[in-house]
Amino acid sequence: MPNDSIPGRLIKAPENFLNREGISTVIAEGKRGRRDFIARAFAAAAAGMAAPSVLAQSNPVPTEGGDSNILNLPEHSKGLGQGVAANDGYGKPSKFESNVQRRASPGLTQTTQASVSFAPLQSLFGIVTPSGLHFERHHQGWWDIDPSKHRLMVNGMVKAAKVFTLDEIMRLPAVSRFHFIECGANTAVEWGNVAVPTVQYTHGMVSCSEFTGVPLITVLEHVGADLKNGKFVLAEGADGSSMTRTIPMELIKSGEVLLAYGQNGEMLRPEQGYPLRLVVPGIQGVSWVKYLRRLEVGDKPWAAKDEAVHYIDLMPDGTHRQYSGIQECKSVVTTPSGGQVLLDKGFYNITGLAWSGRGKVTRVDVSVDGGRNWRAARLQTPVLSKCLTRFNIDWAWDGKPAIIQSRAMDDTGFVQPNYGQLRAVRDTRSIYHNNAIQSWLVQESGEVKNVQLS
Ligand SMILES: Nc1nc2c(c(=O)[nH]1)N[C@H]1C(S)=C(S)[C@@H](COP(=O)(O)O)O[C@H]1N2
Ligand SMILES: [Mo]
Repeated sequence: MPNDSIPGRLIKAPENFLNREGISTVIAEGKRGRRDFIARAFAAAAAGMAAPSVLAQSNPVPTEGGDSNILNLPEHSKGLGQGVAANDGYGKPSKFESNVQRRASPGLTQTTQASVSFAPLQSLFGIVTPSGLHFERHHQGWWDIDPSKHRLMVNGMVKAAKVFTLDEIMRLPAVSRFHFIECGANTAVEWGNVAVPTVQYTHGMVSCSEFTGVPLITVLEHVGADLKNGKFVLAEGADGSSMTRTIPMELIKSGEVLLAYGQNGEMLRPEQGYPLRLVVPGIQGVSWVKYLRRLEVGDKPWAAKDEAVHYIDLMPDGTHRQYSGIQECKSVVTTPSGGQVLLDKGFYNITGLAWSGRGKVTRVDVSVDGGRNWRAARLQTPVLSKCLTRFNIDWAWDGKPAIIQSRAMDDTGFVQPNYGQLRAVRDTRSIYHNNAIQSWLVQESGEVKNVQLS
């Protein structure tokens, strides 16, 4: 157990250090109290006596029970580092993180222009998805549109139809809010019990950003939209996919729907709809129209192609459910998850993400025995409405097979269903809105596998 061995190591290493000249002085000083030592260390550093020089004078020998690497002085402790990263342009992650990438699914048909890439949830911390790792869904490819040429028209049931430039939109009062976006088809292959290997492919069509933009209601008021008889707004994208979606006026009146140009402190990424996209918190990704070029105020839903043929749910009684836009409460454990390997028994921090299109996550329970027993996980702050919430829970693995699951609840009282409960309502042939409890089997070898429990 790592729990037992770590203290042993820590105790043995300093004993060896005591015999080495130079370091013994540091430890002797340390005995006067930690605050005093830190103050002296700062004073030494200020006088040009950086800590590494103390190590450099010593004669490293392997330590008993410790990791001798700590005594091998690496190049980067002796030489001069690189100038500024800015010399290479926009900052990039460490080269040691090069496997942390968005990936296209081996299970989905890919053409060059109609495609999906999944976010590497297993490698992310906290709740924000780095912009370069945000999932992508393009019905007809992505574009990098010149913002000075982009226009937004607002027409329909308005007093004065108007065409806005991006500059005009960016002059309006703005807000910044954290929200998740999830494609309605996230976790779709699991309906068929296909069991793709990793959480990147089971749940990687969800991402979370801080979006900046203008509440859509501000712009509608500006053009004198008929907010009494106008019940819906049609949003249209400028790409070749003819993406048009009906947005209920009630949502817009709540002030939550944004005309967004900012994402995580900078302009939207081209693949996320630069220079302008709709943000519709809690609603499936397809309604977050990218490259937004037109908004039309109307009094009934449009039943556009992506509302009449696609993005409908086939129900067990043979009917089609339309406009089922809300992403219900859902969660997934991201570590340990499919494809990962536990190297030893002992302590692990089980962690994952929970979200609800209806509001805040209030509780996440975690099971390590396939749903027989549940324990409440710690919710990491901030816990925001219609936003990813990070959860953590302690686990000591005994080396025996375990099935890890998470079950989220939101502030409407909704409890995330298991596959048995979801299939009873939705049958087995659905595509969209799979929010069932995910199960990861930890095998005796430590290898983690995607399994489905009913
Ligand atoms: N103009 C336009 N908007 C679009 C799409 C598109 O293909 N074109 N795809 C939609 C779908 S199905 C989803 S899930 C989200 C994906 O957003 P993302 O690529 O920023 O993750 O954008 C939506 N908005
Ligand atoms: Mo989507």
